[in-house]
Amino acid sequence: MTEAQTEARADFTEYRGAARRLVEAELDRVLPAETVAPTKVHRAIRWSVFAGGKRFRPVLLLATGETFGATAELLLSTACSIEMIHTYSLVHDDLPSMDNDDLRRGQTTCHIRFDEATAILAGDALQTLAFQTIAADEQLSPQTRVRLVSELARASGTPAGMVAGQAHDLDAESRSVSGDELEQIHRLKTGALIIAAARCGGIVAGANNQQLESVSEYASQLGLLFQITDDMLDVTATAKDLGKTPGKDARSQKATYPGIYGIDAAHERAERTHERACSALEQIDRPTERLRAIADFILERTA
Ligand code: GRG
Repeated sequence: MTEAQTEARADFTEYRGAARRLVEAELDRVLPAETVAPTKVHRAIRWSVFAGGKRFRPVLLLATGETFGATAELLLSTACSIEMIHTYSLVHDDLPSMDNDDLRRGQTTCHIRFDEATAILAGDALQTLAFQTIAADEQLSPQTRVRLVSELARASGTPAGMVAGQAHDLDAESRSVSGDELEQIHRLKTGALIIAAARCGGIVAGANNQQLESVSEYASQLGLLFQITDDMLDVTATAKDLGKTPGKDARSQKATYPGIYGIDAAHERAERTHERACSALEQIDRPTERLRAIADFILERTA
């Protein structure tokens, strides 16, 4: 590794830590207090949001928005909104009727710690709070708020977002899935929200359509990279590293990159996807070192 790369990496580690602290303090401010009725739902929301988590999507949103000149302050409520939607999806994904998991972010899943009905409500509430948070942000023009709400709704819902991806994924369980179908599932289930995170950062900062196209291409590759490394970690990492149950994909006969291509080819695919993400950054007429550091981080992540 060159000296410049080592420096960029140390800089990103510091940036990521600061961005996470900022997002967590703002989430604490905007989420209903545990003492406010209905207290059980609010405790469940806070249990799930503050259990941990890498805060990858809000960090990506902040870094993209800052690349195009916005301040963290201007980007913060949108960054929190994306984390709320992501956390809602994890709470619902863990439910018995979906992935039926008992460990998430290193602690007991929401429906086990509380109960199933409360977990469903906590997820529902996180989703609506996400949109409410953007709608109420008076730093942003009404047009920008509508644009952000529309981006996030599209990426979270169906037919082009996370709900569609989850539905295809459930449908594909226990049957053989081609590499192309696997990629399409992940583009919707994981990729759409990651693309939305980057685009929303750009939108808040006033990036033009051409810049947003390049941001989308970068984030689309980043989303795939995230999923390939997620699948590889499911095979190679421990529950302690992951904060969730490893080996579940194989046990539930889920289609995964190592499952379809083998671990070495999956690794090569991750390298190629990382290169494509970095190539997309070359089209952006801004200093993109931080976005590059995010791609490096995803390629090398261990959790
Ligand atoms: C229930 C509508 C609905 C959708 C669920 C996100 C999702 C769709 C399912 C999660 C299942 C899963 C493990 C997907 C792989 C990629 C992924 C989204 C991992 C979790 O995201 P991280 O690693 O989690 O960013 P943290 O806890 O760090 O925030």
